[in-house]
Amino acid sequence: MTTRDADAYRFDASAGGATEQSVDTLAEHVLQALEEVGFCVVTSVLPDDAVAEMRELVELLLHFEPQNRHHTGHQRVLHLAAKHAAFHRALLDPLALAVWRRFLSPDAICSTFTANALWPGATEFYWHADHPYWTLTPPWPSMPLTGQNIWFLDEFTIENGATAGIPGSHRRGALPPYEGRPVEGSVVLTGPPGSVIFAHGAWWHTSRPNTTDALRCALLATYTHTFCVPQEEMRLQLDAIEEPGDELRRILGGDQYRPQRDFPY
Ligand SMILES: O=C(O)CCC(=O)C(=O)O
Repeated sequence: MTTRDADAYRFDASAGGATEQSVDTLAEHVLQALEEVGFCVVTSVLPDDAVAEMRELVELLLHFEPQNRHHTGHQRVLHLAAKHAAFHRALLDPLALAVWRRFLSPDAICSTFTANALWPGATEFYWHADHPYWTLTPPWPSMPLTGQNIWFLDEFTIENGATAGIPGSHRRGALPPYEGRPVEGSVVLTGPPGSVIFAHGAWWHTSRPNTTDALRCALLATYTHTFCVPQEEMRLQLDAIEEPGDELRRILGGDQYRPQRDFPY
């Protein structure tokens, strides 16, 4: 696999502080990268204390759910939204919502929200695009159906399995070849904890092998349109949350049949 540093696809959120204006400016840069490249990394988005709390919770959940540990060294934690309120910080991040509400629609909802852990020795996942693209017969529609955030709860490095992506692959309109790996021209998306990948749902990507002796943890949040069927039943999770608040209810599909646009549409 061709690997090169991700600097060409990287923005720093701390550069502008956390004002509404800087979120707006950064969102524009991200949207441009999504259009041209299909993905980018934004560093310094989540505060250290929020990352530390979520990282600790994920590790705890991994140990509570050993049945979900796959022999390849991959382990998912499902239904995160209902498991602990600390995870809502990532799901409702202001930059994420600003980007996805412009990229998709003001009505954008969450399609799936999980944690992904690579245990030491985990193998490469496989090159793929996200739901619902793998359910569609190509050619895929050019209008984006989903957008994905991958939140770094650990530093993402070449050695510990940082996600890799193929620039421009979101325009190919079909799944990558399952046989014939490795896929040429990939970029490895490294960065410190608290960084986040923004990606067009049709991008070709994979998690890489973890050759270190430490866990690599991430949160995966995918957003979609109200007219698409979410990958997970998010409204069941909403039902399990006491006093979710307006923003969380909206993003978990509680207002799915009440569009933000007023009549006439
Ligand atoms: O954890 C990662 O690095 C990427 C996971 C991924 O590709 C996915 O599940 O869509």
